[in-house]
Amino acid sequence: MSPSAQLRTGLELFGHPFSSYTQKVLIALYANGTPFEFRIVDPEHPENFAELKRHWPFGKFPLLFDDGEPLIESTPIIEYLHAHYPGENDWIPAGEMEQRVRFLDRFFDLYVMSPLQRIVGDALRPEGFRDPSGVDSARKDLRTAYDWIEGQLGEPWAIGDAFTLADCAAAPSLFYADWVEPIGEARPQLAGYRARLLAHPAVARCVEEARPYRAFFPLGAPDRD
Ligand SMILES: N[C@@H](CCC(=O)N[C@@H](CS)C(=O)NCC(=O)O)C(=O)O
Repeated sequence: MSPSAQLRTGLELFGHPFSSYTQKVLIALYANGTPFEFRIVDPEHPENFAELKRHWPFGKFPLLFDDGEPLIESTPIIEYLHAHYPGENDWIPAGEMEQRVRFLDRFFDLYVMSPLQRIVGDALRPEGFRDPSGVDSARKDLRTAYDWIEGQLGEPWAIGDAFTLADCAAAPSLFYADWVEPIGEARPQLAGYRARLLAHPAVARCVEEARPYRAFFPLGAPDRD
């Protein structure tokens, strides 16, 4: 047991409302009505960042504590919630769809969220330290991802009727990716899926809670969504 474990009870999520990976976990918590306390990682709360870094020196969020025990990385966090805090939504349905859910979760993290982070990260660099060819290549990866997933998606959710881990990953990644590289009308299935995700109550709540931070989006947030 870690030193702080005896002092704390229940679930505590460290993250930021505007962070896509924080939203991925928030969607799972909100959709199942799982009670937790939110600990914002921002300049006004340096103690939260210090605590995060004590447990995960990379300083990346989200990080979930359960009775003081840390869980790291969005997918293992949702796997943990699935195992220990079951609810209305079955995040990783057992049986033939399990592999598909796990694969789509990897797809949205690695092939949508990662190029998106490369593009946004580049925009945060000072002039003279940017990498336009890296950004071009990330945009190309996003278009490849969009084209590949078009025709692969279930309805209404990624694998069909069940709202799963794959949708928790898809919602924030597609939400922001469309801002930097529009999905467009040529991919109607993907555009429709993104619209259904944004209408899901747990996703809509995350979008609203993140709205006050849109001015910080380095590429400029579009006047929609
Ligand atoms: N693979 C990690 C990614 C976490 C991640 O990249 N988080 C971003 C916020 S969306 C972050 O912590 N950025 C701050 C930083 O890199 O310093 C996960 O699934 O949780």
